[in-house]
Amino acid sequence: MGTCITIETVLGDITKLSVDAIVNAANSSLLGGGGVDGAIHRAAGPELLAECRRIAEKRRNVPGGPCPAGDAVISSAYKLPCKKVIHTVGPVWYGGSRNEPALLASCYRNSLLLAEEVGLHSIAFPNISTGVYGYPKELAAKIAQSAVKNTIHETPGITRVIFVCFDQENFRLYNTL
Ligand code: AR6
Repeated sequence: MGTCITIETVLGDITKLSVDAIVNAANSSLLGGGGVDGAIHRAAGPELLAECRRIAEKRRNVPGGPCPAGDAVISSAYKLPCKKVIHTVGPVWYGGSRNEPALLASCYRNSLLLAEEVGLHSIAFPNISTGVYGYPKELAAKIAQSAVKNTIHETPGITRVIFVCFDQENFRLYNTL
């Protein structure tokens, strides 16, 4: 029996989605920032930052941490309509020679594995690294799609994946690649 999975692309604000988990494009401090990270913290309320501080404190000895690029951690969602927030850290784009593609793929893969581990079924991703971190959108979209396709065989509990695009360019790319 095969597992049925739907992969969707939507244009909009990830903080509005009532899915099991939304993914945050965080930074390695886990203490908030701008972009989607700022929007998620604003919508969740201050308890999210308090929990992220506790997570960061526990992980203070992780090399490149508290959350190095490519890793993912999970928190509650507080005032958000989703159940959980998975915080992952995308790579900063330095031109492609600093392992950026593998690190970006790891963000998608590790977020899916974490969602599976805690029994979640639906997960929404923003376009990780394509804002402040400067990853070229087309390259990032291809990696996001292939990383999800290559991981879902290992996550039978995940039945719905949503790529949430905030800008028209990413929305067009996800619909044409
Ligand atoms: N819903 C969905 N997508 C959004 C939203 C939203 N509400 N707001 C922005 N985006 P960015 P990064 C899109 O810069 O490049 C933060 O300061 C945005 O249009 O949020 O991974 C962190 O703390 C873009 O396509 O994340 C880090 O320091 C995508 O989300 C740093 O930025 C990612 O853009 C991470 O940079």
